[in-house]
Amino acid sequence: MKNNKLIEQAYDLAKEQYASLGVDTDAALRKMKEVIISLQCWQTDDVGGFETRDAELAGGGIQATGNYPGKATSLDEMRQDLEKVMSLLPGKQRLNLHAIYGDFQGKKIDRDQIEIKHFQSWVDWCKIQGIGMDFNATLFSHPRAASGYTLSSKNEGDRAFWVEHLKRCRAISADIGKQLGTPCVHNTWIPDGSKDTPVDRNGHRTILKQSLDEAIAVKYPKDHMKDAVESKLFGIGIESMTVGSHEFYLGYAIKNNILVCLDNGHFHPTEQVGDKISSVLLFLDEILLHITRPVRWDSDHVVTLNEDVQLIASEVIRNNFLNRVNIGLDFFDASINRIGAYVVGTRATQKAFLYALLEPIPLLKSYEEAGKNFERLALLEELKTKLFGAVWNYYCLQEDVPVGEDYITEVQQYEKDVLSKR
Ligand code: RNT
Ligand code: ZN
Repeated sequence: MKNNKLIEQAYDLAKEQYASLGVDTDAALRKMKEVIISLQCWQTDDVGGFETRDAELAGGGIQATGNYPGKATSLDEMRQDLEKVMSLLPGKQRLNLHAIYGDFQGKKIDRDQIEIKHFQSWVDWCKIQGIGMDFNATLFSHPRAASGYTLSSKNEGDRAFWVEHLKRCRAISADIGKQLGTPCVHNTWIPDGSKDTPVDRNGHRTILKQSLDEAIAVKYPKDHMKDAVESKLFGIGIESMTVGSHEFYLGYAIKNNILVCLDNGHFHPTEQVGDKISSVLLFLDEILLHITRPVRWDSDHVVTLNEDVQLIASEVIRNNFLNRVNIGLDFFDASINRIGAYVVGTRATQKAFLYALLEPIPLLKSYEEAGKNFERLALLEELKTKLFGAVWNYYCLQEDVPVGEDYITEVQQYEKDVLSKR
């Protein structure tokens, strides 16, 4: 057990240290209430889902690596895991659900047949948890995705099937948002692309545009659901062309006034998503973030507190964009304890936002505007070794969740009591 008195004393010191730079740590902690992170349900079971299938399906764009024991194999196990995760996190979260996680009751419900009733038990669970919910059409891991094309398919049967799936997912999202009283962000990502150099790039992109136009033709109130579209640079097996590129979706989102989803694993390794936020928000009302850790490629490692994530958080805070940025996580590591993966990755993201809220923004800006670039650099560097950890620990104490590394033993205990018995 941590010594609460020491945590409070350390916080008092930190508070003084930050105050000397004009930063109010209490105000920063209050602001953390607005940093609501949407938890990707798919880390519980390596993006498997609960569909009833005739056979195990291969292919279709998503791959989790690792075989650590204890993954969730049912809705109940998944909910139990998510409840454990949330009990170890400060602040409030949301649930981010994929369409393959419906409550199908053992029936074979294909993706062009799903309805709100298959997700009602999730909505009810969210009500009990007091959290909002986001939703995703699942356009991979399905025989109709096996060709490598879904919404941009030249096979009219396949294309129409996926348009129907997307329409239904949007309707489900609007119902979810209406029931929960907080808009449901619906994200569309497709795995479409070509392994080898294609000739007809334009053909597939034209079809994708047409499919999206059909799928989003029905409009829903913004306080029920919001549409987002997610681009990607490349994937395994689609190295030569991704139909849904960044240019495609940025253009589509601007033209249709919907959200673009920026996943920081979906760009060239030296590109920074943090740098993109101030550009896209000049032309879009809102965006969705998929925060992840790409190691050499879109590997979806657990988020850590690194410079890329820090720049994303700092750009949101420096520009007061919290109410225009929907924050989601997108990692799925099957090689470590999955509950631990969530806690480490979500806490790392939360730390990045708290760190950003503790930046002396007016002082840094005044240096910059006066051309004092040495001073700006020095202060940014010094901030890295301020008593940030003391503020973070105090935040966890205030929120009544394990402080510092104390959550490690809790995750170990859960593994012993629950995960190891699956
Ligand atoms: C895939 C995209 C997409 C998925 C989830 C499961 O590269 O990042 O967001 O990870 O929809
Ligand atoms: Zn993503």
